[in-house]
Amino acid sequence: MAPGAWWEEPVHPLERAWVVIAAFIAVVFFSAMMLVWHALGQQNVRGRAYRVDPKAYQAEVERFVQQYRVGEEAGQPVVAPPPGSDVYMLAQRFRFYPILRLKAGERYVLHVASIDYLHGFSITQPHVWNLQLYPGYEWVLPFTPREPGTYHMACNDFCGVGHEMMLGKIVVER
Ligand SMILES: [Cu+2]
Repeated sequence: MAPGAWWEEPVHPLERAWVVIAAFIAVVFFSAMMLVWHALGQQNVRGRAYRVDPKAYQAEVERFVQQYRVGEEAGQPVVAPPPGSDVYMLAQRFRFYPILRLKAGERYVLHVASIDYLHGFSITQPHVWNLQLYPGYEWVLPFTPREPGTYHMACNDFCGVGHEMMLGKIVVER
């Protein structure tokens, strides 16, 4: 062995063992992420996106609001659609419209779309969603709210001077 050249010393068996164990753990967790968490994790979007004409979508949301409107809050209509129905939310600079009032334990199908620019739709309750709302596309997301509460979604894609004010609300009642 060349004197002083540490890189020519043989690797210690324990170090070799730890490299193998660490590599094994990395492969196991990587596979788990890809397969197990994909199947069981709540981080995945379970829904589809369809092309939609923004004007047509806006008209559909307006019909929905008129049909199930139960009140108003800070200038925003509060809408309580029947359990099992399709519910609509519209994103535009700088608001989410309308406020939804839903029943816990009932299944709904949420439609959400932007009618002007790119917005984000980020919320962790009553369901984990972190979506990009690309104008011209409508997300269709079946879900069942479980926990009663008042939940807020934020736009997390910068969309202009009022971006930080762009918040929306879903109320889940027992
Ligand atoms: Cu926005």
